[in-house]
Amino acid sequence: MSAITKPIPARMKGVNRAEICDVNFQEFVRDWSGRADAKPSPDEAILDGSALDARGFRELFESQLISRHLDLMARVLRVQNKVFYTIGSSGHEGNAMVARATRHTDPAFLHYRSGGFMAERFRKLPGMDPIMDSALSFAASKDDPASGGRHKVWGSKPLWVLPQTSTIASHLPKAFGTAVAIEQGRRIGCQLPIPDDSIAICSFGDASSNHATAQTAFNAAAWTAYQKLPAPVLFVCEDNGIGISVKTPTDWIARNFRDRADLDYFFADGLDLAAGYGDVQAAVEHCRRTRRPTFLHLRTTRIMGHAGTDFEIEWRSIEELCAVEAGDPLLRSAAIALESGLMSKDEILALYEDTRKKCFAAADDADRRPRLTKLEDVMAPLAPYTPAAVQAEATRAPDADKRIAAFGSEAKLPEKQPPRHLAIQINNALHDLFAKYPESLLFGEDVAQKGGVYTVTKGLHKAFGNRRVFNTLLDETIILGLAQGYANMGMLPVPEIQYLAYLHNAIDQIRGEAASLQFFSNDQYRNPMVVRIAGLGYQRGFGGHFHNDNSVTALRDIPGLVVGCPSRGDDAAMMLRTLAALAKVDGRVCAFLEPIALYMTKDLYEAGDGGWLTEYPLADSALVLGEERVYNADASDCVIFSFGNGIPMSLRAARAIEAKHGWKVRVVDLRWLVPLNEGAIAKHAAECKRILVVDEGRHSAGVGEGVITAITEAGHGAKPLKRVVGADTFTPLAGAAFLVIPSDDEIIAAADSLAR
Ligand SMILES: Cc1ncc(C[n+]2csc(CCOP(=O)(O)OP(=O)(O)O)c2C)c(N)n1
Ligand SMILES: [Mg+2]
Repeated sequence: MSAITKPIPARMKGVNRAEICDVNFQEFVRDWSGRADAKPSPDEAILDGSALDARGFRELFESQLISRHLDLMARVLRVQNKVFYTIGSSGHEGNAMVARATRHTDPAFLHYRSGGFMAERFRKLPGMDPIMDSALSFAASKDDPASGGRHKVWGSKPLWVLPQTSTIASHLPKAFGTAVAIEQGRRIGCQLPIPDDSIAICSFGDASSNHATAQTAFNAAAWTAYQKLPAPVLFVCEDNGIGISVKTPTDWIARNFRDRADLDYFFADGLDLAAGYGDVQAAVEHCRRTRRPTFLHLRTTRIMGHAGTDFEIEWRSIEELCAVEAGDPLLRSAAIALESGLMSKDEILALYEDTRKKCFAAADDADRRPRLTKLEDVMAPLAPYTPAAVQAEATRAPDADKRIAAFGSEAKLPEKQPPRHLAIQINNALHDLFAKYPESLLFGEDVAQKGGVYTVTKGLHKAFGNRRVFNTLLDETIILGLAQGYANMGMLPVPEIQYLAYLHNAIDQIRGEAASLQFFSNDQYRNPMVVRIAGLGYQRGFGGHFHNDNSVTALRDIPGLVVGCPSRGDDAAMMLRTLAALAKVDGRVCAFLEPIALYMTKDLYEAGDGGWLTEYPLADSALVLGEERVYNADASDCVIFSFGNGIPMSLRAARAIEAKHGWKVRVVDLRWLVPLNEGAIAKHAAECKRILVVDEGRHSAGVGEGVITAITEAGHGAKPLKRVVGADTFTPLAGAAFLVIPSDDEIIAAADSLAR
């Protein structure tokens, strides 16, 4: 119900609510007729009983005005195609208080309406200009210091504001992860890039607080605090009571969060700086001192609609709109400035106009700056790769004594053992990596004492302790959020996803978040990690879709991600070294897809032949990203391209094909699924007469399409070619599973058809 009972003047019924809010402010100041106190000194409370002093108020008010005028500027210049983003912060400017009460070294993950926060944080480092930096981002200028023109984001390297995506709530898990990492860094002796008593801040909207990704972060934070473990994260819910057009039920945020166990709730009035600041300070102080997850419920409002494209007048009553606009926090700030005697009407109006001028001047300047005009410039930060440095790092052996400590004795070093299967060699390689990188952490479901469901991580917990090898709560989103947090704090996370099928419910944390950070921060922020994912089909012991998921494409379409998939133990060890080096040197997000069915495979052609056991590669050996393994390199009658389970199958089939058709068959293990080494594929295709592609992924979305495209684009598409690939289906239980994925016999049959 509207609080307005007076008739609404015609001027207020206008369509352009930005203009109306603009005029409202000026009229409000001009028409103000209250009684002013004597001007306070800078250190005096701005109003009696306020925790905010006059100096602080003045700066916060200025930050609010900067934020507001950036919004107004964006609305004007969007229609002139000089600005490309109009989701604003109007009504939320009180979030500047959170920036004032925290430090510029407290990592911040911000809501798109945290413009006031941003403007205020700029004060923390001298010589920085929030208006120009923001204008460059609004204008998608190449000079934008946050993203280099890739998005309008709140971001700053020196100010520890990590740019966020538009996916609401997706930043909460990594904010939680960063908070945990701040504490864990100290516990494992890793030098943090920020002070030890830092806290992680993340802001988000009221509607977003309902999102599963937000809820899991609250839950994980509380789960952590419940165990008396530190998680100094400040969740700031900017509650404007609405999400685009859907109203949040009255008092829902307080109701939902006030009494949550182990999530300490504070309320602050973000519409009133004088009243709200003490409560904001209290929340920040509590979070920093107790290291407990803290929920700051910040009252805000939303004026000027969701974005420039949201014509609220079309779907809300004019009375309601006017009531919302009457609650504009800038009106309250102007009233405080006047009531306290700090500023005169003229001073406020002059500051208002001066800020407007600065914003438009900055926008003008930004419009003249270069934009991204070349694809290579757009993509430059996406997937940095410095091959020589990666190779040097990958082949740098761990300290000899540390290896001996990790493996137990010189005699137990893995290279001195007989050939072993994949699971053991991955386990050995992880021991080596953990000896090499004291900042590495291994975590996931059941990975610690049990050593994972396939014992791949067995012994690591004992060798490297609880602080570096630990079980998480059961939530893949949080596992990947933790990984980003540890990476943000300079550690090397090696999270495990228990099954590929369970990556999918959390994949946004890689696709939307981790893999996009370098891109949207213009390579200023990196979150290196090596995510181990057990997956793919062919298991005989443990059936059904969810333990045999073959949806590789979900990983293949993530820009910038590196995906390795070993088929044998020695390759796995060398690939892990390369992936860790890619993470360390170039900050890459890496996925290591481990074929479960090959973990324990020992034989190749017949029972007992030990043909799939391999020696452990020396600690100073590694692979080059993209480097394929070639079996029968001299063969040229036929080449089989494959990976993972397809390799031992193809090797067996190759024997049969040779016996049947007399062809010498080359088998190429791609090993790296993203990026595909198109050059190598083209070369082998060129050198061989016939081509088979064996892909355990799915018909419409696997790896084979990429291989065949590489072959065709290199001009070899006319050669006899057949693909053997999984069906477009989920995997059934028991023997029926083998109907949907390639088999040795199908490969042989494909060769037969090539022979015809
Ligand atoms: C995961 C996801 N779903 C939907 C959207 C589209 N969307 C953008 S903002 C928004 C409403 C958010 O409301 P709230 O969290 O209250 O923030 P406010 O805009 O009110 O500050 C929606 C649905 C999105 N960005 N991300
Ligand atoms: Mg909202």
